[in-house]
Amino acid sequence: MSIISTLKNILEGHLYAGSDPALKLILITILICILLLGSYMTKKKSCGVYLIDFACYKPPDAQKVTKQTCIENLKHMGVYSEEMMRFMRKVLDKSGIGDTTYVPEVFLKKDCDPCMKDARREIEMSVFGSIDMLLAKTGVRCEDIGILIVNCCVYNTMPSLSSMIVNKYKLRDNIISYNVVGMGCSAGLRAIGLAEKLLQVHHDSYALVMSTEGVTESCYLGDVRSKLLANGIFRVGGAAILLSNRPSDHHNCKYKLIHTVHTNGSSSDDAYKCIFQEEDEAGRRGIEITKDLLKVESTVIKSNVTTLGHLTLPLSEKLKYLTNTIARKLRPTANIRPYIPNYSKSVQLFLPHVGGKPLLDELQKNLGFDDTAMEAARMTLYRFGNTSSSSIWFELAYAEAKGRVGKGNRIWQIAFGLGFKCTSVVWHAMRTVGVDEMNPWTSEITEFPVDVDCGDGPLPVFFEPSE
Ligand SMILES: *[C@@H]1O[C@H](CO)[C@@H](O)[C@H](O)[C@H]1NC(C)=O
Ligand SMILES: *[C@@H]1O[C@H](CO)[C@@H](O)[C@H](O)[C@H]1NC(C)=O
Ligand SMILES: CC(=O)N[C@H]1CO[C@H](CO)[C@@H](O)[C@@H]1O
Ligand SMILES: CC(=O)N[C@H]1CO[C@H](CO)[C@@H](O)[C@@H]1O
Repeated sequence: MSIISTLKNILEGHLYAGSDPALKLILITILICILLLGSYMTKKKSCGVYLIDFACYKPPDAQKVTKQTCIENLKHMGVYSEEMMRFMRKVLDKSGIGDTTYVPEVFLKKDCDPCMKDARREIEMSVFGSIDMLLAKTGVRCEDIGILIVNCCVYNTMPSLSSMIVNKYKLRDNIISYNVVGMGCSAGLRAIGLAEKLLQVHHDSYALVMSTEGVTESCYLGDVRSKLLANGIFRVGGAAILLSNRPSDHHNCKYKLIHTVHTNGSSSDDAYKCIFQEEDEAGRRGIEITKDLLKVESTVIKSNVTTLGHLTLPLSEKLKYLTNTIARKLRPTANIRPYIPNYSKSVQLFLPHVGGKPLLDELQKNLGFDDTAMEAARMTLYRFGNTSSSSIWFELAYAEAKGRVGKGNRIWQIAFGLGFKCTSVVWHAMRTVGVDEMNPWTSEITEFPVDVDCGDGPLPVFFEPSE
């Protein structure tokens, strides 16, 4: 600003002095150029949102369980009938989950009776574990963090999780903090979208996004099948992500945010009710997952993906899609198959929320991705289970550990969950990402991919009505 005002003084001096008109013209042109450049630079500064780094929480080995132990622990609780146990086993066998996922400490005790203290302990471990690692990785100072967003669906307490973090790390007094609850697996990417909006108006800031889930409190102790599903596949996990819009971070970040697309399906009753927390007839609280889920999900995801396709697909793919659509309209009887645009032409990595195996199969079929593209999601489901909103970060860590992130690659994360909501985020890799000791996969990456055999047969045994 001071350069501009000095220049203005000189200019005005000349103008009033009534000097050479050619000189006046030159000076005015220079002034206009500087103003344009200035406004261009401030505009550019406020637009870029960079991801400096992220950290995924890997719980202690003592919390690792096999599917068998999982079933036995549930049996020990003594609240489920034999038939329910058989159902749980079937769900686990078909879920695509392996024998190395993590459950909260309290579930490993003999007489497990989870209380608030256990739920808090679970959350503190994953939240502080992720943030400690992120601070160590990035070297960012706590007092430089200006924005904090925490998302956790089930666990909600007072004071909020965001206060818990501010208190533990003594973050600054004027921090802008939000606590997102009850928004399911897509909330992590919603939080990224919210951080993006905030960073557009708060210049020169760091934003910390913490995505986690409380498993302890989502445990259902009744005998309604559609509520029991939740017990089977939720697992402990968390991820902390550091975003920045500081121009100096342009050179030391991993990714740049290029698109966020949010879709809200909650105005439809089916979508609103498809995952629902309520009490059963005996008054035991649980999360009901209805058979509408797969249908609702494909509708909402489809509309989100269509929007994203418009934003990212190359012209050639759009033209193919258009000609196919017209051909199908003109000759409805000819049974022409709908054209699935080749998304691999616009993104190199596809990282969908893990959900469960049936959901991943459905996505792969509808979007036409090959097995390599789906590998990160399937391996994350196998190794860590459904960790809700943090799962997409375990997938990105998988791709990094495999050396699959090259400079200039585009990465598509898509998460969906209750509400029903869906969010897509596209990142641009600013550099080729190398091996990193704090990546949760580093020590075991050579063992992957593994063959996940779930047997054939109908997929969702999930939604059979209870007898
Ligand atoms: C999709 O595009 C990618 C990259 O251009 C290419 O390698 C792949 O073979 C294409 N897939 C299909 C089914 O055409
Ligand atoms: C995955 O877990 C989250 C919560 O942890 C849950 O809301 C969601 O329904 C799960 N996904 C599936 C497919 O069950
Ligand atoms: C289509 C639509 O209404 N999208 C909105 C969904 O909600 C997010 C915020 O969570 C908005 O940013 C979207 O515009
Ligand atoms: C931000 C954005 O483009 N959101 C789109 C997501 O998909 C819905 C359809 O459900 C569009 O209406 C939104 O505009």
